Amino acid sequence: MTSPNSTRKPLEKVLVANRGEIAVRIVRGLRDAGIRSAVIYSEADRQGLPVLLADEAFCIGPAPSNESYLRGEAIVDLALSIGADGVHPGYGFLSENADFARRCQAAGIVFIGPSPDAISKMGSKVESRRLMMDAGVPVVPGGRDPLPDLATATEAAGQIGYPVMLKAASGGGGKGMRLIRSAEDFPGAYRAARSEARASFGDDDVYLEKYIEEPRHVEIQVLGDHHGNVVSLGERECSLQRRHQKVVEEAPSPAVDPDLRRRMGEAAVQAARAVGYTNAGTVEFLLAENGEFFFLEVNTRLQVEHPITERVTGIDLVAAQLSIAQGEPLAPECYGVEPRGHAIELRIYAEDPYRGFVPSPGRIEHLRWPEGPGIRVDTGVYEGSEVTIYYDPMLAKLIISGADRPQVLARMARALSEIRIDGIRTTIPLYRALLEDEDFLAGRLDIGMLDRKMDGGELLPKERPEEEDLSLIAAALAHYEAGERRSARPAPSGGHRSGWRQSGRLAGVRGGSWS
Ligand code: MV4
Repeated sequence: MTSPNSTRKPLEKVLVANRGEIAVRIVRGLRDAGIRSAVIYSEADRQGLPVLLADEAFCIGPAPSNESYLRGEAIVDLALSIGADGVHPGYGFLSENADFARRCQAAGIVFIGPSPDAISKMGSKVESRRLMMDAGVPVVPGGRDPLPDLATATEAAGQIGYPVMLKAASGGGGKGMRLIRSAEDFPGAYRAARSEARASFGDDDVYLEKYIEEPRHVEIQVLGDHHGNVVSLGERECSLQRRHQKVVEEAPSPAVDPDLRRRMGEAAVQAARAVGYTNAGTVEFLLAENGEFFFLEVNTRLQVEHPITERVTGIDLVAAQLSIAQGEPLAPECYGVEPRGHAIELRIYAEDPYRGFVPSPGRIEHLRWPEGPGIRVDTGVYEGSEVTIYYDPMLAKLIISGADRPQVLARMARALSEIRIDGIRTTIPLYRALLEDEDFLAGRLDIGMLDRKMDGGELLPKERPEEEDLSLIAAALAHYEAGERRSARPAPSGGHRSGWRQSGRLAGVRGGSWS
């Protein structure tokens, strides 16, 4: 099989076109592989961890993404000028931008991801759906083509049978979607979906699917090399989402047995083959209550939740991406992979779960990550970091692994008892609450569960407990005192108060004592 990277060519220097925890993860992977790393950073990220850890760092512009991390042309020019032979886009930003991948290719730089053609095919939801239907991959029952007018659409909806879902042809991630439960609601929904699609994507094509009630979101990690090999590395369960934002993921899925895993894996490999997929990718499925599964879309990037697959397969996905990009065939350990043990990822966001998850920017006054058996923390921040409003509010991923789900849940409780983040609000209270939720503990999840429980006030009290308010006040006071000490006199030698001791004092505050 011939594709641009089927001849082996080692990478010497890779430019990481991203920020935060994923830039750190990729820089580490590059170091492990003996490849030099360079990162771009915006003026707001000058003090970030990627800048500290990479071999080289280059300021690409001011804080707003479209003046920095989204400047595709400037990033390719930079790569050329610093002698980088590869670009890793991470997730978000330019990672699923076919034009950017094409621009890299045209400049003779390896884009560490699939081909521009695969990216653009998977970017169109109708086109990917059509390709999957033709390849024999199960898709949600529904139409094959965009619906040109109301009459055609109404007729199609009647044939599929209510409830139905209207989706934007150029959509994804939930935008421009409309659920219609009965024929009388259809005309209004059709017009609304079209105008929303036009406003969001500059394309008002919409198509129809049967609505699947309370499914799970289960996705399959795949790898494809430049020699025609494609493998499945098993599934991730991603049903715990809040308004289309993933919150908790786990592998393996509590709902997937070996037979279903084999069938979903085969479907995912078929899907990847249908587009000549190379590098790491994820095939998303809806898994219905009755065990039927349906193709949803392909994410043509390394995903946020990739570490849980790393934990249960033992495969380093960034190492695999680099090896594939250098024209190497998939390593023998990528074949016939069965998950071993269990892993859960908690996304820690700088958001206030007691106030509708509003972003909570500010300075991280005290920070203590959990450690010990089965714990991995991927983050781009450290104590003293300033969390801004410019980017995604995810601070860190806490990845917990163990022999089985009960052990991972016990370790999750332990990790959450050790963790300490003061100065900003985070979603950690939600994770503590999940450990008391019977459905979560039993692995009974579906895509609507978190929103239902949050709206019903079932998981968190509507009001923040008083002790959590005290801890924020205490952090502010400690910061103020530290500033006083700094300006008054140098810290006495040997009398330095570590963040750990500070947080020990604050732990007392949480218990209600000011001593
Ligand atoms: C669906 C669906 C139910 N039935 N399609 C949401 C994001 C987009 N990629 C597809 N989505 C859905 N499509 C049919 N026919 C339910 C969702 C959905 C969802 C899917 C995955 C993860 C979370 C979700 C939350 C709400 C709705």
